[in-house]
Amino acid sequence: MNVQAALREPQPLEPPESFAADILAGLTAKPKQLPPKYFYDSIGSALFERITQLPEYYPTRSELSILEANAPAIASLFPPHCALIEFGAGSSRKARILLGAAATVEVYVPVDISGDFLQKDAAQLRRDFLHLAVHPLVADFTKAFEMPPGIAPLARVGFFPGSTIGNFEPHEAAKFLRHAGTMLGFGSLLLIGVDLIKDQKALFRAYNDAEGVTAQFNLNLLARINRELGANFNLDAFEHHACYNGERNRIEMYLASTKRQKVRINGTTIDFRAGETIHTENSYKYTIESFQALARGSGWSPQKAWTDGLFAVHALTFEGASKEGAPKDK
Ligand code: AVJ
Repeated sequence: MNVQAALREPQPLEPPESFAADILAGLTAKPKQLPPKYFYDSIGSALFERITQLPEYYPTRSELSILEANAPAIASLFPPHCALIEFGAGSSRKARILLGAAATVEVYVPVDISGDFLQKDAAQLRRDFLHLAVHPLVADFTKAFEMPPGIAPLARVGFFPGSTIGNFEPHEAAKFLRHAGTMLGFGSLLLIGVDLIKDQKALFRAYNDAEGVTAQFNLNLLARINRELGANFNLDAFEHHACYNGERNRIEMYLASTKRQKVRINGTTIDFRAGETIHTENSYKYTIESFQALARGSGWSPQKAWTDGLFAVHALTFEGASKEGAPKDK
């Protein structure tokens, strides 16, 4: 069997890890906090999809239009015979723009913690790009994962759209960039979407939409804990809060308890004071220059940045470490 055929074989999907442990750790921490990666169960992913269509939420529209307007220039940076590896691929909508413009991509590897969209999407991609091998991986892309063996002879291009990097603390973002460099190898290209610092009112509105979809998205985290861990969160007794922290250049999202209350999760009781919050997300914003400085500090050399004034797509090449030194990379 050749490489392409081998990659077309269905791959076993591994189950995601310790949701329960992470939730309990976050709710017993002081102050309470929960990891934003758990927003994206199937209901959360559908709510996020609705967020991307809200008039107030510009990042997705901006990034798509930047990718579309600059696809040939972006594709010209792709090496011959390469694999496109997408970190946290929800839907392949953005990757499709690159795949349509870059004829040198032989294998597409979407990596996501949630397998919900991955398989269906992969099947459709194979129909739409007949010469493309699609190899979805269910994995936490912040940790080392096994690359599909078939891509060993190919150059690697990383794709990390959506400003998901904004969810990380800056030192974690730097660590992730180094990790991505190790996974992709020396000389590899990374395309990364990063939301820009801008007018605070526009930022505020993007996370406090009039329809309340962002509030539903935030509250779905508690609904998910109820569904999956048999907890008894009363969704009417928590409310969505989002504000822009201008000192730290980040949107902060919280769920605030409207009253003093107790919640049971798996035999553990969690107490809430009236007004007590669970910190559910940070969404860091960068200037083009502040992001390039972060990237440089992690071994990446900025090649180019495209922007519409609201959002930026950066092209970086890795100069920090050799591919041979990569752990788990055989
Ligand atoms: C997908 C993490 C980039 O921070 O803007 C949207 C998630 N949260 N509305 C963001 C989100 C609330 C989004 N990211």
